[in-house]
Amino acid sequence: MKIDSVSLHYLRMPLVSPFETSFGRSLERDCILITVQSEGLEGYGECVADRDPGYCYETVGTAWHILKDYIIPALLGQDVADAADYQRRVRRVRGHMLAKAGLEMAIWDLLGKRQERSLRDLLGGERRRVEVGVSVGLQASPEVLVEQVGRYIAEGYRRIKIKIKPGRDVDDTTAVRQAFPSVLLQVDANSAYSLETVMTLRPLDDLDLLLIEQPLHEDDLWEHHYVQQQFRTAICLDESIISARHARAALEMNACRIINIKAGRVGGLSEAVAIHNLCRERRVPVWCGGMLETGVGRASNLALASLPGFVLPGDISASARYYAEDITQERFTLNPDSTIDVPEGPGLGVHLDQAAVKKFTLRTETFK
Ligand code: OSB
Ligand code: MG
Repeated sequence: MKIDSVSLHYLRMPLVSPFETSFGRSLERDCILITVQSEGLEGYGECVADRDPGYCYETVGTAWHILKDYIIPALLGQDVADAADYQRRVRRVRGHMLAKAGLEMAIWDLLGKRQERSLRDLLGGERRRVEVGVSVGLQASPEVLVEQVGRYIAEGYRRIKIKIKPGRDVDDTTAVRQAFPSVLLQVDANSAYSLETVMTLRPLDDLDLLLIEQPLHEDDLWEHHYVQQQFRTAICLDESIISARHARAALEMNACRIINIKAGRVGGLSEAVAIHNLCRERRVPVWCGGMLETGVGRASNLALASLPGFVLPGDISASARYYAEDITQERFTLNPDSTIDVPEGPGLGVHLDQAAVKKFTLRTETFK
């Protein structure tokens, strides 16, 4: 596939409600929409870097720089065969996984459009719909949290994840568990604890949680091994797993029993599939994480989560949980059984709503 041109669009979209985690609170979500022109076709990618380096070190600004000055120049005018070929061409860029993954997504979309095959088929996905849950941000109080969770359960979500941070952990989680004794429940700390403070979470071990996500430092594997030894509940790693190599190390040192897979965090869908394959061989459950994606990234997550090893519900909620207006013509809705349909069309299977893209774009740059 000859790469004729690439455009970057800096998007800022209002969220339907503020999203607060241990690293900050957002009322809007920034990202980069990447469009790639190749031999008369257009591929879409979403780079999930945010405005601030709260989740990881990358931001829209760093990703724009890496894409513009390194990744795009390595591709323009070149004949890129597939995702593996793309990864070889950008191998000399160290790190910057979110930047690399955004462009890889557009390569997959082009590949699917050329071959008239869905991304699900290209990746080896098997399901037509995937089980999903909802990630609930920190709320004003445990009472407000219980009300919010109740609304999501009434909408049909059967798996709830709540964000925690020091001082807003055991009481919040206990309140939700008491109000909803049988709901599938898990918590996410986004690296807010240290080995010194993590034992304050000990009471969570009696709340029948599916997992405790990323309690310690975003670059740590080994200290999570001590935490997993102290808890009956499975530790799940998100931030710390940036490659299949890290996943293998984490499993070999018993740093976790479950892995959250996000294509963005690991440099692309191809590495995400590699982690899935590794975990499946070892019978380690995985699930698909989310980064508040637009319809473009959401379509990609649904295709990934259709692979057989994704045995736990993903953080892939309906479009309406995030955005009143999205940039794709397609909107994703929740089925009554807490699933979302995987797109069937070629590539990602979504189409941009150009008026919405224009409305949310702060800046565009095209490279030929
Ligand atoms: O840690 O899983 C996370 C959103 C932004 C950054 C990090 C995370 C999240 C979420 C939201 O939990 C998941 C979603 O997209 O619904
Ligand atoms: Mg997480």
